[in-house]
Amino acid sequence: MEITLIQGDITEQAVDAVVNAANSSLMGGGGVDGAIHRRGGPAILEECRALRASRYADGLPTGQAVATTAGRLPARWVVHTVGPVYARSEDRSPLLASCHVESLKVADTLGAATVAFPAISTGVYGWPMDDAARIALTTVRQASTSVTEVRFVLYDAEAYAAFTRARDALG
Ligand code: AR6
Repeated sequence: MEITLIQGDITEQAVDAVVNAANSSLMGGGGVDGAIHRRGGPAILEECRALRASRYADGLPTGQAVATTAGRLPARWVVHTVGPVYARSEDRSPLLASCHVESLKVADTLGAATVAFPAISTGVYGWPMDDAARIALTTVRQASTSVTEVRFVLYDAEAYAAFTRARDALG
C-alpha cells in the first residue's frame, strides 16, 4: 500500500472514499464534517438519518465507521468515523487507531482502492498533532487491507509538517 501525505482540502480529493471525522450523532458539525456535508450536499445527511433510524439508534460509537454516498463530492463514498476526544487522564489511542482500522475495513467492503483520511481528532477533539500523526501512520502501515493508496490530507502547513516528521521518524 502506498501512503501519501498532501496539504489540502479533503473535499476536493478524487479518491474512491474520503473519511469524515464525524461525531456519533452523524448529523454533521464543524471542521471536516461541516465541509463534507456542505460540499457533498443533502444526500449525505439523508443517508446518515437513515443509518440513525436503522443500525445506529444510539449513534455511531467512537472508533467505529460506516459509509454513505459522497453526494456531489468527487469521491464515491464518505466513510464516517468518530474519533475520541483527547484526554490527558486516559490513553484513548486504541480508539484513534480503531478509527483507521475500521475505516479501512469499510473501504474494503465497498471495494474502494483509494482512501483519503483527515487528521482525525486533531481539531475540535483536541488531539496533539504529532501524536495523532504517529498513531495514524503506524496503524495504517500495519493494517491488513486491499486499499492500494491511503492519502492523508492535511489542512495546514503545521499538520503537513507533523505528519512528515512522524513518517520520517518511523523510517
Ligand atoms: N480538509 C482536510 N482537513 C480539514 C478540513 C478539510 N476541509 N477542515 C478541517 N480540517 P475536526 P475532530 C482538519 O475538528 O477533531 C466536528 O464538529 C482540521 O484542521 O474536523 O475529529 C465533528 O462533527 C483538523 O486538523 O475533527 C465532531 O463534532 C482535522 O481536520 C468534531 O468536529 C480534524 O478536525 C470532530 O473533531
